[in-house]
Amino acid sequence: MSLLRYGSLLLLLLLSAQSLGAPRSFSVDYKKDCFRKDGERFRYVSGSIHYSRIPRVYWKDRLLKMYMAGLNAIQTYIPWNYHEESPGQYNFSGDRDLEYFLQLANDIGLLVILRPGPYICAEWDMGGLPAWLLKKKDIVLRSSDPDYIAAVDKWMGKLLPMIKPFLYQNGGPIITVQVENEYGSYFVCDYNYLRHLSKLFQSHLGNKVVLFTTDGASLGYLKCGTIRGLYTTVDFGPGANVTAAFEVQRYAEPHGPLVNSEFYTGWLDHWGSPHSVVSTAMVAKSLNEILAAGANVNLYMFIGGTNFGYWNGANSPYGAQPTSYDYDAPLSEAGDLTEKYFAIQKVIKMYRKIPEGLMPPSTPKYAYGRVAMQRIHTVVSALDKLSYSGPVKSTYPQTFIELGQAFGFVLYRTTLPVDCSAPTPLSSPLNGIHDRAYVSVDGVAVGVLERDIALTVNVTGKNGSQLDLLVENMGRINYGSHINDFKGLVSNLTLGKNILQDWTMYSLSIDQVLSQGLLGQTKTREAPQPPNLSLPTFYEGNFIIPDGIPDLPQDTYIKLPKWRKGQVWINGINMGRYWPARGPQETLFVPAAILSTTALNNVTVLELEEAPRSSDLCYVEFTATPILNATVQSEHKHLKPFSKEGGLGF
Ligand code: 6GJ
Repeated sequence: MSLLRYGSLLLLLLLSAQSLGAPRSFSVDYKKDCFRKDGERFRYVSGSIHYSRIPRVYWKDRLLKMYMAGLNAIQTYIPWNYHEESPGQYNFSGDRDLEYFLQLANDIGLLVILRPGPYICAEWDMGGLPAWLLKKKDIVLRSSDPDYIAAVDKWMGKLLPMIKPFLYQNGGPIITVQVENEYGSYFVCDYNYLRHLSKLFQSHLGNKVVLFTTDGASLGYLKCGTIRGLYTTVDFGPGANVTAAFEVQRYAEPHGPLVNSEFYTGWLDHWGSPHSVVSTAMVAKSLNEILAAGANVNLYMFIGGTNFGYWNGANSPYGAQPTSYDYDAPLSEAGDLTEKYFAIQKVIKMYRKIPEGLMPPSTPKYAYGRVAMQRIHTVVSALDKLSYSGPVKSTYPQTFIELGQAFGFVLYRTTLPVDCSAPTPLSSPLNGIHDRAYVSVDGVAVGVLERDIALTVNVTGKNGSQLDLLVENMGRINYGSHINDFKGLVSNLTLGKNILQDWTMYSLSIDQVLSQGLLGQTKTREAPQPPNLSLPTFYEGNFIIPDGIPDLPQDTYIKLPKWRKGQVWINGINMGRYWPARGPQETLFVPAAILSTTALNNVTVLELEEAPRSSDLCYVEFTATPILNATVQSEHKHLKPFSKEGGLGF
């Protein structure tokens, strides 16, 4: 038989075997230095999308846009704290419906690179670890600490059996699964922990799945980030020396596919630092080099999305990330097609066929205009409604976790132990304000204390005057050795030379109260406040979007001109933090899905510092364009732009 006939017969047999349901397979080929999918050589071109940062109704739109860019895979994290907010209380519904997200990817024809942690970093609160782990004060996170391991085993015992049916070999889209996340960057360097996770993942997923690790592209990171049995991959951004970066991977994996698991298309932001942007030309050039090397690549982020609610993380020295996770990614926070998207598509087209067919358009944005806001309650005047559980008393202040609260705000109250006729320093000598405290004496605002930045404020008053501190959790550190980030007053305060004692603490269930529309309005008048500062106060406004207008509601952005800092809810949904007094973000993305044409739309704002005082300026505004790069206000010294090694991080 001629070679040609033999070859075509072999191909026919292979195809028929496949069509007869030969077992699907995905593996590493160490001889040919590639992945193999169903026995065929395979290279993935992937993009990161975090379902936890995009409303469920938009998942398909974003995934289709990623598919139309020429990607054949997506990469996503599973934030543990998003699905288990309290021990044993699991939530996989609505915007947290992971199985639906995986099925959507599969239906669209996108494979999945899954990153279930348990730690994920990701500019997400505590890197995805649930805050309730900190109930054990001295827990060593990301280690063989028995209490940490017990919680991980229980969580993975819930999660991984859900994942197994979605593995590629079981008919699903998941081709590889990452264990932990850049463990080589973490100080503990506990190989037994990585070995435990490796066995745990295999015990639930079987031993056919490709398990891998990801670390920065330097030998220093690989030292603690890799173990035998987990395929080593690296991450690096545009401008890096691609050959040198993959030589680092080759040090750990002399054979097998080259993989960049995080090719940074943009970068993260922090409140008080200029908005990060990364050159499209640089991204396109480096991507071309990576693809030309035959490597597998995941573009981090392909769409960043939004840190709704309180979900943002922070970096150390303390700097919280803002509500927008736009990341200067190819798809904007609102899913819009950008110039970077088409530049990347153009590079991919040199290596892969780009799908033909309809490209989902950028969604229209509607400027609903101004909504007048009325003052309805100070936090203190609503205390009885906001503090379901009532006050807790103790000699010294307790942390959020000790009070059973993970996110948001706690009111700490005591009395002045002495007369302070002259301005007297109220201080946190151990930098224990985590993270901001809005201070008042006898119902008059006196100032703001802030972690790492403002540790003292002068107060005056009488012996017995009421001292209130509303303490705000601005997001837990998600990277480095300080991720066990306790919140609240985490160390004692002093007044002059006295340590303040006899505290009364109120956990505030603000989100629960607002989602049930129970805040109401107070009639009490507050004491006159100093210029430029007020008590933390709720404001409310309503607006109508008439039904019967084609295409409404549409996505929009909410802007709070002349407001300073706070939290905003729309129709009871927590849209995130605003901080125009510091920047760089000045608008928050508002997806159309939360707006109504059949009922009044409600906007509730908790302004922490000072709202516009004149009624003609006391409004919020819905606009059609985002502002993520406003000039950073000089009130605050800038954090150095965050990076791994002191540069701009890539
Ligand atoms: C990754 O390392 C991380 O795996 N990364 C960044 N690094 C910041 C912290 C290390 C210097 S910037 C954005 C990404 C995500 O945080 C990712 O989760």
